[in-house]
Amino acid sequence: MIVPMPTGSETPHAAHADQAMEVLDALVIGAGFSGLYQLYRLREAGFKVRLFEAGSDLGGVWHWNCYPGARVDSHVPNYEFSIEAVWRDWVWTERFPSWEELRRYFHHVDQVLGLSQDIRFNARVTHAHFLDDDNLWEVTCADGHRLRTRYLLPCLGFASRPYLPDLPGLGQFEGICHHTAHWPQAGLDLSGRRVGVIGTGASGVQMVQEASKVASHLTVFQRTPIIALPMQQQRLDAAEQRAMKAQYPELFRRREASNGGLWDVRPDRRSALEVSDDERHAIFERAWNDGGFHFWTGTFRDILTDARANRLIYDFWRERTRARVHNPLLAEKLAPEQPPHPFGTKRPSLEQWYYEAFNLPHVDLVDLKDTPITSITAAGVQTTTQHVALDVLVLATGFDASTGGLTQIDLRGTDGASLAQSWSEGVRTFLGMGVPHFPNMLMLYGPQSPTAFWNGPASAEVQGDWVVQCLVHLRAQGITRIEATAQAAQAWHRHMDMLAHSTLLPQADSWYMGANIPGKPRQLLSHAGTRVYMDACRKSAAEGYAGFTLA
Ligand code: NA7
Repeated sequence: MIVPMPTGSETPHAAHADQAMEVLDALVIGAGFSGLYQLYRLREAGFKVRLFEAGSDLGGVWHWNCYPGARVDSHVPNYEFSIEAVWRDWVWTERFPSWEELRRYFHHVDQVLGLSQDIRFNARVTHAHFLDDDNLWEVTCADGHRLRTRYLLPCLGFASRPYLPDLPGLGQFEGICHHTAHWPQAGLDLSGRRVGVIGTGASGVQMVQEASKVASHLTVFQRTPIIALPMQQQRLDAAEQRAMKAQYPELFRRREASNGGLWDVRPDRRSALEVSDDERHAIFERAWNDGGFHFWTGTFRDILTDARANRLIYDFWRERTRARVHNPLLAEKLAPEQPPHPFGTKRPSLEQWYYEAFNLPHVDLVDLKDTPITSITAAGVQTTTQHVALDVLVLATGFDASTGGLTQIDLRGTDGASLAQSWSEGVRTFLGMGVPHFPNMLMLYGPQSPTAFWNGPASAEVQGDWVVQCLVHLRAQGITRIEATAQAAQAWHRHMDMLAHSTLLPQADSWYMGANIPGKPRQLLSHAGTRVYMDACRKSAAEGYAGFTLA
């Protein structure tokens, strides 16, 4: 039995057709980092603002992704708000916190900032239509609740629409089947069960690690080997963290100024090709030991732009990784001699014992390139050569990333077309925030801003401050309408394309490129340069919001 993914609110309510329609200055959608920051700052600035959240609690991805082992891959104290009232009394237990700890953090944020009084939970926005004569959005939730708002601020994150592949027979499976992003909130015990995991992205890797400890048998269905990097997880000491707090303002300043939003991950300015073999090796080694994303973006400046530099780091990674897998055939499947794609052009997951898990006698790898899945049966997974009987099937198959959360809402602007229709040939935005024909809508952490290459809380604050300042400016000028121009969006598209082709990113069939979803236009969905991006945002603001029409 496949458990259907929610399309409406988690707890449906009766329709509210007769209620008096509330009119807000701003409606924020989504209670993750971006949405909460908008709510907090806009409220401080005196706007009448509310937040609608589809889930029953705060946290965004950390509400939905509660599968075993789900944890963030940006290390603290990067992965938190820089608001002193929030960080002053908060300490983490792990360098890369689990979803459980992140949820506790969000509750702490709520306690300090008092946010949930302005949040409507179980409120999934299904429609938002712009009323041209009034310069207002009319917004409808799945439960029928409606209101109007001057500004609409979708803060949906990049992973709010899970992707379920079209596997023949998926609905016939009689065991338990969940997508990782819709794991049961009450948990699911995998002990002693035959578990299958389809997908080896970040979610698959985390799931496999945990399932390998308790399942009676674990089968990992791999289509493309992931280039997973050592997390180098650490327990954190509360006293040490408190002692470090004096430096936090400076760390957060550096985070804000950094490319990518991690204050301590910076590549050497040199090319990997211009140093000696020994020096290169030492720099790779240091980054490997530092863990996390140090090994992805913290070695040399040309790892993601030069194929030869890229191959050098891949070979280092492969040598280290192969050494951890006992069976040489399996090692070749997991870390092949020929890179499946250039290193780092698909999101490199962080792992702790992923590769060692394959040394366990009850863990199997099925290579779907050699033996594809032909169907899902009532009892398991049928490939071209075998039937794997399962009690639990986990779909770690990713997301319609970046755009899916937005296009699943019936968003309609001034020309009657939905956002999904407007973007059917590809995304067009200005600065990843404004969309032509969709006035008074500014997206946070959306497509064509640095999103996937920007630490979430850093983006929530830096991009978020730009939006707040923009709305304050509009209010001060008595302006009630802002809309990205088609020319600015076209120029931004060319800029994005130029940036994409200055890197190796287009060479991978990744969700960065929209290439994981059949039929989705292929384009780089996240801007690959935070500093260049923020310079463009600041320039627009300094020129009176150039690229937008104000009225
Ligand atoms: P990802 O990174 O998109 O991974 C999805 C995985 O699912 C990936 O290994 C895919 O293989 C695999 N997949 C997708 N469709 C299929 C089908 N039809 N058959 C077999 N395998 C399939 O999603 P995650 O949830 O792991 O991570 C998303 C982000 O969330 C992550 O990067 C972090 O930023 C947090 P493929 O590689 O396409 O061959």
